[in-house]
Amino acid sequence: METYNTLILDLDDRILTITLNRPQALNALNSEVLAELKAAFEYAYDSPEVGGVIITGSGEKAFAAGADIKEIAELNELNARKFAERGQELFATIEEFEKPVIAAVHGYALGGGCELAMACHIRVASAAARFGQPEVNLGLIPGYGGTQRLTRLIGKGRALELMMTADNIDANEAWRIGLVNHVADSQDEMMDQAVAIMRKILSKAPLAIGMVITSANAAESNKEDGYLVEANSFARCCGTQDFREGTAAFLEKRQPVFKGQ
Ligand code: DAK
Repeated sequence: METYNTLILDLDDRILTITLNRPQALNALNSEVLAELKAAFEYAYDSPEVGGVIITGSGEKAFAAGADIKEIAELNELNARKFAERGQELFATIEEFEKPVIAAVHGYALGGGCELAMACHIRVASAAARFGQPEVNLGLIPGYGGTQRLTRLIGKGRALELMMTADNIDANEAWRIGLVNHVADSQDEMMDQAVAIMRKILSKAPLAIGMVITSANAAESNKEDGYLVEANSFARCCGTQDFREGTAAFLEKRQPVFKGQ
C-alpha cells in the first residue's frame, strides 16, 4: 500500500478505511486529496484483499467542509474545466465502484464533503453530523454532482431548498429526509455501525453485490435502460460459481462459502 500525505489508509479484515486527514482545514478537499483518493480507489479496485471501503474524516469537527476554498478562489475559466472533470470522474468512480463504499460522517459534511458522502453507496452519520450545500454563499453551485445526487436522494423540493438557502441540517433531519441511512450516538458507534453493515455485505456473494450496485445506478441513468441492465446482470449472476454455491448451500441447509467467482 502506498503512503499518502492527506489520507490515512487502514486495511483490516477486507475493509479498507480511508480517512481524510487534513483536520486543520476541516478535511477540505484540495487537489492533492482528490488525486490521492483516486490512487486509493485504484488500489482498492486492484487489490483482492479489499472487499469494501469506508470513507471517514479525521478529527472531531468534520467529515469534509467542502472543496478547498483557497484553491477554488484561484480558478479561472481556463483551469476550471479540468478541475471539474477530474472531480466529477473521481466521484463517478466511487458511485460506480463494484465493491461497497460506505461514508461514515461525523461533524461537517458541507459542499463537496456532502457530495462525497452522497457518491458513496450508504451513509452512516454520528449525531453530531451536519450536512449542507452552501456553495451559493460563494457564488457557486455544487460541482461534484451534488445537484443531481441530492435531488435523487431527497427529492427536488427539499434539494432546491437546501441548495438555495445554503442551510445546514443536523443528522436526525438528514435521516428523516433520506440523506443518511443511520444515525449513531457517537463517532465510535458510527464507525462500529459502518463496520457492522460492511461485514454483513461482505458475507454475501461479491459479484452479486457489484451487480446490485451497477443495476441500482442504472435506475438513475438516462443513458441506459435499468431493466435491461438488471436482466443482463441477473443472467451474469446465473453464470457464476457463487450462484451455484449459494443455491446449493440453501438446499443442503448449510452456510454458503462465496469466492467471488
Ligand atoms: N476550504 C478551505 N479551508 C477551510 C474550509 C474549506 N472549505 N472550511 C474550513 N476551512 C478552514 C478554515 O479556513 C480554518 O482555517 P484557518 O483559518 O484555521 O487556517 C479552519 O478550516 C477551521 O475553520 P473555521 O475556523 O472556519 O471553523 P469554524 O468551526 O468556525 O467553522 C465551518 C466551521 C465549517 C462552519 C466553516 O469553516 C465554514 O463555513 N467552512 C466553509 C464551508 C463551505 O462553504 N463549504 C463549501 C465549500 S465550496 C466544483 C466541484 C465542487 C465544488 C464546486 C465546484 N466543480 C467541479 C466545478 C464544491 C464547492 C464547495 O464545496
